[in-house]
Amino acid sequence: MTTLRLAIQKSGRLSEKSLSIIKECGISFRNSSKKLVAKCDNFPLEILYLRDDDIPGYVADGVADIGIVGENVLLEKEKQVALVKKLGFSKCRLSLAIPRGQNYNGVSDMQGKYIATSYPNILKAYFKDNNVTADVHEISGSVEIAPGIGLADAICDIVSTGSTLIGNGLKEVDVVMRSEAVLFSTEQLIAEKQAILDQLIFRIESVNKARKNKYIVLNAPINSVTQILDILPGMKSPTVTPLAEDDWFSVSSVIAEDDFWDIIEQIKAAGAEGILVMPIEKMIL
Ligand code: PRT
Ligand code: ZN
Repeated sequence: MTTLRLAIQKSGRLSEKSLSIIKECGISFRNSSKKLVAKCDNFPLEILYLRDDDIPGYVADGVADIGIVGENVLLEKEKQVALVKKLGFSKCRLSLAIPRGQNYNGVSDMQGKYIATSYPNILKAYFKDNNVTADVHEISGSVEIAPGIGLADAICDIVSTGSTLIGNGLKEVDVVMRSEAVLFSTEQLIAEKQAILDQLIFRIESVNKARKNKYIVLNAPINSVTQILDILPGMKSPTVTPLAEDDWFSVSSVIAEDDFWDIIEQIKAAGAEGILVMPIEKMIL
């Protein structure tokens, strides 16, 4: 039987969330990242645990069919692969940073400067786009200490909260790229594997949609129902059922997390009572 091979980070910032996506899709496997490969029990998927830097290359070579890494790593490795889907976690940015006391007037300030980074390809492309010629040097770890020890004028590194930069006397001055975890695949998957991937994407999308929505149930007197129905969206339209008590109804619907408090306040003002809000596990539309 055909099996799709997914490569994820063995241990690091992406590992836990990558695994939980698979679990939330209802796919079960023995969670042992000590092994190199894990076979899933109820879905034709095999999980390969690797260093994130190696994943784009393995997917490009067809050792794995699909992979999950940060967009920053995918871009840096410059491999021939196809982006399938942004996954919305591990959001960060790749930024230029300089010593706190220095001024910055724009990327042209980097002209002729010595810059340390673990992302030389992305940075060189950025400078090229901006007509800047700088001395880009690759270093693999602790990039943020380079200016302090006189090893570089500036750095280009991943920033999330910004506290690492502050702790090293640096300030973020330019965002080179924004990044998040992405699912990507070999350029040409055989039809059987593409079908498994499509199934996986469908499940991931159902889980993501569910996460962005809430199920809401409330009680309302007859004279409030019309007004409440105008406020509530619902997948098709809200469900209205009569309660045992005369002239009272139960209304249920699905609302988006983003509009949540707005809608709650409006329906309360319209006369809704006993409002229950529940998480949704999956949403199949
Ligand atoms: O061992 P392996 O090679 O597999 O892992 P790794 O050490 O190369 O990667 P890992 O686990 O550190 O990060 C994996 C991915 O997570 C990165 O490629 C990014 O896409 C994403 N990510 C999200 C981050 C961060 N946030 C992050 N904060 N990657 C690194 N950092 C580091 C950054 O390098 C800097 O040292 O955290 C520091 C900055 O954080 P703040 O919060 O102080 O700004
Ligand atoms: Zn790495």
